[in-house]
Amino acid sequence: MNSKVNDIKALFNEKLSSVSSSQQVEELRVEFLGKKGLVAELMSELKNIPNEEKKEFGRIINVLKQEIEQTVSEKRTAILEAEQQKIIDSAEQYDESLPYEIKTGSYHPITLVQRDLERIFTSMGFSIENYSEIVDDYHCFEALNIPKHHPARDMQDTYYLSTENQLLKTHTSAAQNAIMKKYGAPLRAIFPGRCFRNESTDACHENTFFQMEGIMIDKDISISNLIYFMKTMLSEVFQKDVTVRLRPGFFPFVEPGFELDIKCLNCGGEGCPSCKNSGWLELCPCGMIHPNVLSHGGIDPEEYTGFAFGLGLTRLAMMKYGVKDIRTFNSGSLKALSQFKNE
Ligand code: FA5
Repeated sequence: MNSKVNDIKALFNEKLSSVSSSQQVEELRVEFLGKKGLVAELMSELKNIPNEEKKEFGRIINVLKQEIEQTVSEKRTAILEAEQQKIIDSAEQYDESLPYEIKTGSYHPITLVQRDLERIFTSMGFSIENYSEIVDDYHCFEALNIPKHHPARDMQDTYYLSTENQLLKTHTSAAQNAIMKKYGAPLRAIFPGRCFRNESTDACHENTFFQMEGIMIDKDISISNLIYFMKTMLSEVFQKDVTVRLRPGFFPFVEPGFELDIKCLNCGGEGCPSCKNSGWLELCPCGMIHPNVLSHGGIDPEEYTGFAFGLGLTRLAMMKYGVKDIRTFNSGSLKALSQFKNE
């Protein structure tokens, strides 16, 4: 029995020395440790030896089995490591001296018009203010002369948060009160921001869109100041003649109030889905700030007057870039959005 164990050991060591792949390691394992392998064969011979020797030979066979198992496992690990290293070595090496092309992204078209407007208004002495997207009922409505149950609220249904009194702002006007309180008068500020309305979407309406609010408050500010700033802004943005019309408009926070419409640049005024077939697009409602709103903001309406406007930034981007459907902007379509190059 002893000599058979030694023969198996010698045979195993001889075969082991010529093994060079994980496939061969597995074949070696099966040959010696498999169900019908040499060690199992040796085990089956135990029944033929005298009982008093069985225990000792059983132990010797187990030791042999463990030695072979451990050697096979070590060989397998060594070969796998060598095989992986070979794959790594043969892989294409990174060569940092090779020429390469960097593909840069581009700004979203709304960011482009927003920056353009910020440039125009800061050059006229306006500061740029940032304001939260989550506001409370007071700032979005009450401070703007829209008390609870006022019908004007119907035009601006929005998304209410479960936290009491909190909602997603429906218009950038929601920042007016805080900014008036922060700076007092005189004041010139613009505040762009994302707005939300619970309404169905079409080619010129989104439930999430951008506006840019502007306010100017000082002594003796009049409608002629308002018209001057609106005209300057539009001629700078479009860099060409655009036809606009000013008509009366009702907003509880201005008196008098106006709607400033632009003749649709997508159809030249003939009517198309972008302008709901009217030929005109509501772009920038505006007006003289209501005395109640000034008072809510801590500014004395006897001493100061001011104008405010709420420019539809997303619609402005539509007109500027000839985008026919407002929903393109929130579509996330790289094919569409990558056409707008940084200026
Ligand atoms: C307002 O939001 C007022 N806060 C504007 C204002 C400010 C008036 C200061 C007077 C003084 P209105 O709901 O009309 O008004 O919206 C203003 C502009 O935002 C619209 O002319 C339009 O260009 C844009 N707008 C409104 N709703 C949508 C919408 N669902 N999708 C895309 N743009 C919209």
